[in-house]
Amino acid sequence: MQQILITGFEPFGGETINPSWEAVRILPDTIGGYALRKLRLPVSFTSAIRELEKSVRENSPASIVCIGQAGGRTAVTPERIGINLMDARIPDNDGFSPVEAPIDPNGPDAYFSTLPVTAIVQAMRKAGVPAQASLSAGTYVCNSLLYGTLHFLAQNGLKIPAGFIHVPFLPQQVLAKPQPSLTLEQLQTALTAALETIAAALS
Ligand code: PCA
Repeated sequence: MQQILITGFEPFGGETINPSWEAVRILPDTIGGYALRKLRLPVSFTSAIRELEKSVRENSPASIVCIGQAGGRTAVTPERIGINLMDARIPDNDGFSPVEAPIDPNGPDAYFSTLPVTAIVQAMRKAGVPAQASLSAGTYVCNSLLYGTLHFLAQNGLKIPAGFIHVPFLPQQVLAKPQPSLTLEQLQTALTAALETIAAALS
């Protein structure tokens, strides 16, 4: 059975959980005729993309979907663009804190997600979860992973649909700092709808 690679991140920024991995780890093993290969990535500008590239080389997935936490957002937000910029507000989990630096000085300014973003947003809404396309994945590790993935695929001539989806905090993360959140069940529903849409577009 062909695979879809789906990644989440470890916690960062003083949090003890990351909703992206909490949601990824409870997904079923298969969706829409594809086996889900789940990978938990470090919040590291250098290691996250290396681990993703290794998995892609070893497993040749049919599609790549990366998930990350975007604290403060009110909806599940598929990203449209990865930009060639690192600008860290807080150090990554390796203590690396780039300021206004390119990811690859020789790379293009940006790449567009090659996932069907509009269809994914519509499917998430139909499943009852607030969703919206996003025009910026930020300038931290998530944007670097999105840009790095699309750059890696372009440089290797791999036509694998790939992209990124940001998810809000979980309720237990905002008890002492009231902010928007969605439940784990909502995240699971949204990601399932996204993966069904991606699987349908592949076949
Ligand atoms: N969110 C961060 C990095 C890891 C994560 O889950 C980001 O949005 O860059």
